[in-house]
Amino acid sequence: MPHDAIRALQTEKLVKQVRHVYDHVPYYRDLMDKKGVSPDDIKSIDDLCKLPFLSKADLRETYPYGMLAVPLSDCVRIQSTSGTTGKRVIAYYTQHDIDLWEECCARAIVAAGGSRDDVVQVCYGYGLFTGGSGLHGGSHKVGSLTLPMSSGNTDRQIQFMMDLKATMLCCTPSYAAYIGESLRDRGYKPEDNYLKAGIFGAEPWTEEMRRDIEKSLGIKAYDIYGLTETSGPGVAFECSEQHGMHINEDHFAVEVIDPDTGEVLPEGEKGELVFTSLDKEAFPLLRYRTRDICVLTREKCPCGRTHVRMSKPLGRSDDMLIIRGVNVFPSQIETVLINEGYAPVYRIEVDRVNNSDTLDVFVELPPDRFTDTVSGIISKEKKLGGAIRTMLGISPIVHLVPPKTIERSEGKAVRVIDKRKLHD
Ligand code: DLL
Repeated sequence: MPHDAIRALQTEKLVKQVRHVYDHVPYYRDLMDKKGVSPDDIKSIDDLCKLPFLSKADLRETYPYGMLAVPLSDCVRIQSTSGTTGKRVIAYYTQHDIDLWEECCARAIVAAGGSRDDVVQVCYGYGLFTGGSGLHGGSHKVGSLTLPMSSGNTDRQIQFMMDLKATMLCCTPSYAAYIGESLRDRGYKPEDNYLKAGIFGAEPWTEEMRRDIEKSLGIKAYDIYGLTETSGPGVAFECSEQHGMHINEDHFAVEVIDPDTGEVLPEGEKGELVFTSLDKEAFPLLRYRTRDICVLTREKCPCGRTHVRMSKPLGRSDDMLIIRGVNVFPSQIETVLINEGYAPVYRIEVDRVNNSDTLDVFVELPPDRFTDTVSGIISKEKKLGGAIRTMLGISPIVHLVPPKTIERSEGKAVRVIDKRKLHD
C-alpha cells in the first residue's frame, strides 16, 4: 500500500478508535479532558500528537481492568508481561483482537520465508507470556505444521527438531544460541538439521549474535518485535533484507519521541517508540510509551513492503546503564565479546564501592581455550578488558569463567545485575 493510502487508512481507524476509547475508558477520558482534547479534535492521523501519552505507570494504576474498552464478556483471552517486579501488565483480547494479532505474526512467518509446507517449532514460553501463543497462532494462520514445544527441556526440543524435521524455529535469541550450542555438543553439524530460518525476539540481540546463531544452526535468523501492551510479538518483523523491522502500520501508528520532553522527533532521529493501537477492541492503548529507544526509516525497502522500518531497539530509556557517568548499553559489551571470539553468554555486574562505580563482566572461556595457563587466562582477560574499554570509554574487570558456568536462559536472558539499586 503506498504511504498516502496507509495514512488515509490510519486516519479512518484513528478517528473511530479515539471515540471508542473516550466513550468506554473513563481513565483515558479523564486524561483527554485534563489535556483539553476531545474526540472531535482528532480529524486525521496528523492529530495524533494532540493525545495524552500512556505509560506502564498508568497500566499499574488501572490494574487489572481499568483499561478495558469492551464488556468483559466480549473478551476471550488474557495474557501478561514476563516482568517479575511490581504488578504485571494484563492485556485482554476479543476474538477480533486475537485474529488481528495472529495476522501480524503470520506476516512475520511469511516474511521469513514460511508457508504451509513448513514445520514451525515454537519454543517461546506458552502461558501468560505472549511469545508462545502469538507465534503459534501466526503459524496456524499461515497453515504451517505447528509444533507447540514451549521453552525448556532442550533434549526434547532437539529430538523433535530432528525427528519431525522442523524447518523454522521461534524462540528468544539467547535460547536459539543455546540450542545451537547443545546441537554442537551432541555432535551435530549445522547442516545436519532441517531448519532454514528462525524468528527470534523478545530481548535485545546484536548483529554479531545474529551471525553466530546463523552459523551454529545453518539458518537465516530474523528479528521480531512486540510487547504485551500492543498484543505481543508481531508489531514489527524483519523481511528477507534483514535490515530493520517493518511495523504493521495498518494496525499500529508509530511515533518516535524525545524521552525527556515528549516532543515528536523527525524521521531518522533516535528516540523512544510510541505506539497507538488503531483497531484493537478490548485493550486499545493510545500513544503508549514503550521505553524502547529506536530509529525509524521510510527509505524504500527492496523487499517491496511499504511499511516503515524500525531499527533493532538500541536499549531502553529506563534500563540504560550509567556507569561512572557513561551511558552503557549491554549490547555494546556483547558486540565486543563476539568480535573477540567469545560466545554471547555473559553476565554484567555493576556496583558502587567507595562512591565509585565498578563494572565486572563475567564471560565463559570457549572450551578450546580452557586448557590455558593462568598467565594465559590473565592476558586474555586483559585483552578483552582493553577491547571493552575502547568501546565504552571505561575499564571493566573481566572474569573468564569455565565453560557452562553462566546460567543459560530458556526465555529472556537476565544479563545485567545492577547492585547499586539495592543500596538506594
Ligand atoms: O517480549 C513480546 C515478544 C514475544 C516479542 C516474542 C517478540 C517475540 P513483553 O514481555 O511485554 O513482550 O516485553 C516487551 O521486550 O518493550 C522490548 O524492550 C523487548 N523486546 C521485544 N522484542 C524485542 C526485540 C514480548 N526483537 C519488551 N529486540 C519490549 C529487542 C525486544 N527487544
